[in-house]
Amino acid sequence: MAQPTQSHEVDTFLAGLAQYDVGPLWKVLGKQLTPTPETPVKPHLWRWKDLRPQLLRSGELVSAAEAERRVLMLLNPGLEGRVATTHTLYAGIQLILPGEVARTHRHTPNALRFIMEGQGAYTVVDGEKLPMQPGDFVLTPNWTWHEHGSEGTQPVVWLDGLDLPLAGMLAGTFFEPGRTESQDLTKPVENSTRGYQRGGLLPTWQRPAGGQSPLLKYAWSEARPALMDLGRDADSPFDGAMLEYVNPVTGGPSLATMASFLQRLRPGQKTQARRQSVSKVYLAVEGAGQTVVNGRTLEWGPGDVFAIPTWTSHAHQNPSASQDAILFSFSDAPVMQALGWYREQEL
Ligand code: GTQ
Repeated sequence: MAQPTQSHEVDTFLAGLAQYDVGPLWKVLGKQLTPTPETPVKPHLWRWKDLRPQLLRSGELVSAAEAERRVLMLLNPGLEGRVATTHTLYAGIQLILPGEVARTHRHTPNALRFIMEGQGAYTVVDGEKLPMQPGDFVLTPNWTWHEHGSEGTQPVVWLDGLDLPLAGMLAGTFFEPGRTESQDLTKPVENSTRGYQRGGLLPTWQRPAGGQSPLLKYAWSEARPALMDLGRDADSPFDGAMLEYVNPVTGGPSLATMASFLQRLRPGQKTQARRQSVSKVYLAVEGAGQTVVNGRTLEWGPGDVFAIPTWTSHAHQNPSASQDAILFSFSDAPVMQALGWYREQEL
């Protein structure tokens, strides 16, 4: 772009503009209209071996009642001072101890959970109790009441994913505390799981209003076999075998703002690099491997979480000769797709 003439007159003019709350576009055009997405978000990996002791220590020092939610937030080093794992997504690791209740509340930001460790915990979503086992995937969509509790004997830990940074950016956040600690259980336990987790068979007597997924828990006992049963012909060159947790009524993403996936990398599998105009958070569930992000290698094993910024090249590999690797991930793809801003590029 041609540079406008520099002169004392121009400088004086520019300096005087601020008092009218205006500014010259021509000084910032290139920064605003970047050829491709730019973000301060950094690729980053949080190690389970570092997080777990800190989380258990937080359990000794702070009760769930005091904290409301006892969570260690995964803060992207490129977004200092912000509660954000990528520019749109938030992830945290939540701990609930035997006998505790994390009191009921609701908010417009959508939340998802992937259970990492421990037996005996549950979430109640709009009056439906959902017992949670490791590997289960649980939703608390926009404005649904939710509380967590544990009737077990061990600490229970899960990954939380929320669209908090996006909601903050769009000033769409509403929050309401429950009037009581716990909700009344107004529905049978696991009502939605029993009604909606049978592929292709939907209840005739009810259809959800509001477009939100009626299925609130996707059990590991169903998800893992579904993934492992996929033949090689199902493999994508970029992701290996990959399933999406969908809204069973629409076939679309399980939450309005976030899409969630389970993927399998076979022993020795190496995927092709690609970039997409979405940001993502991954949790390594089984096995160990590497993800090469913009030339940098992130080494992961079970419980490790990593973030991939938007429009950043990434490829996965499972170097094991015998063991599969399983990754859970979520992204802001539904937002980018809804707005017509989704793009991808093979590299
Ligand atoms: O469990 O309701 O990590 O409200 C952040 C905000 C979890 C939750 C988080 C929340 C929750």
